[in-house]
Amino acid sequence: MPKNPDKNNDSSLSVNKGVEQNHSINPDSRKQFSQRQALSIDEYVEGIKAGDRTILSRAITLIESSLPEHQEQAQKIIERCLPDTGNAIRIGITGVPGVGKSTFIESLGNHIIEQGQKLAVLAIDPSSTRSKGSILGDKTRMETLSNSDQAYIRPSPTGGSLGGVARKTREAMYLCEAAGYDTIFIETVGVGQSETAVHSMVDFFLLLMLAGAGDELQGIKRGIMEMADAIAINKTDEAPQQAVQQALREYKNALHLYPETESGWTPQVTSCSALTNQGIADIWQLILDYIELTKKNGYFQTRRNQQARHWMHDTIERQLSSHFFEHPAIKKRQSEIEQKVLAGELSSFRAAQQLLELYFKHFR
Ligand SMILES: Nc1nc2c(ncn2[C@@H]2O[C@H](COP(=O)(O)OP(=O)(O)OP(=O)(O)O)[C@@H](O)[C@H]2O)c(=O)[nH]1
Ligand SMILES: [Mg+2]
Repeated sequence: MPKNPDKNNDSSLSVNKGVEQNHSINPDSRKQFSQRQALSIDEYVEGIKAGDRTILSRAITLIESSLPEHQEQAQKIIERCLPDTGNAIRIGITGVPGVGKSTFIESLGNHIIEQGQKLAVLAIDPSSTRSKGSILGDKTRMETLSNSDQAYIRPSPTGGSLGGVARKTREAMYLCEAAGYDTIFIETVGVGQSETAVHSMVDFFLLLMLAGAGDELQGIKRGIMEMADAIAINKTDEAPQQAVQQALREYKNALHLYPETESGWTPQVTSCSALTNQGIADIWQLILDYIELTKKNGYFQTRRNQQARHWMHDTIERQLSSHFFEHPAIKKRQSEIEQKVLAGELSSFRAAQQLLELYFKHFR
């Protein structure tokens, strides 16, 4: 009989030391459960800076929430994270639905993470046309990235105005930067206004196109081509070589017609296959060349400053406008004055003046 120094061995009440049992609650689920409880601002900020993806995602959910208390918390978190932002390369990727943006991001993304970088992929898509299938499709199109610790993929916030969605994406980008992601991709469908919003938050803007379809056919407006720092003709693996060559020539000619860029960079036209990875490494090199050039000539910072100013003005305009339309004095008179405009009794300009006058009276 083993000796138990703590007990009287002769006693029938002697109890052997038991084997320590596993905790009945899985520590992982305990962690998840406790994380679902409210976090303090400090916990959010520390978690984000430590690269905790669950906390990052929860903070982005606060950004996307329309509840005022969530917005309040989100703004505090962003402010605290701001000193750790700005060091990433921000790249916007646009093109018509189906051109291969997500596949391209998977391909270029893998090329980047192989070099040890950390990549965050965000999206701006204010349209409700994007089906659940397309979002699920992204999971398979970005399979390697979705499973990589070096990549963080966040689907587009849904609902709300373009301005609202764009702001949320930009703020999510800041948090990703604070979490240590050094390259940010922002995907947007190139058919509406959203590319202007993306252009105003990225360092480099890439437009994906297809060979053999005119740009009118592809629904790409001239203005979007003008914003592009590079155009890449995708799906070269299935397009006839001759069509690719012709598209390269046409887009180069089209870009030549635009005035010289402020950046000192000549927008490039190239081709690739997101499926076979052909040309992908060259596109990354091209982006690095652009960053190097613009950092050297100062344009990189100039563009970021312009963007910061733009977003400040944008925020003021949006908040003033919603304050105006929510004001009780305006709410009371708006429809009556609108009716007069519709009846031709009052010009739009005079009507606006009257409402503004009414509004400003409250602040004098
Ligand atoms: N052959 C070929 N197919 C490609 C290539 N790139 C993408 N595809 C295919 O094109 C289809 C659309 O690709 P996506 O990457 O989802 O396109 P997208 O532009 O992200 O589409 P949306 O997000 O819906 O706007 C998929 O079936 C891809 O497999 C390519 O380089 N070659
Ligand atoms: Mg996509």
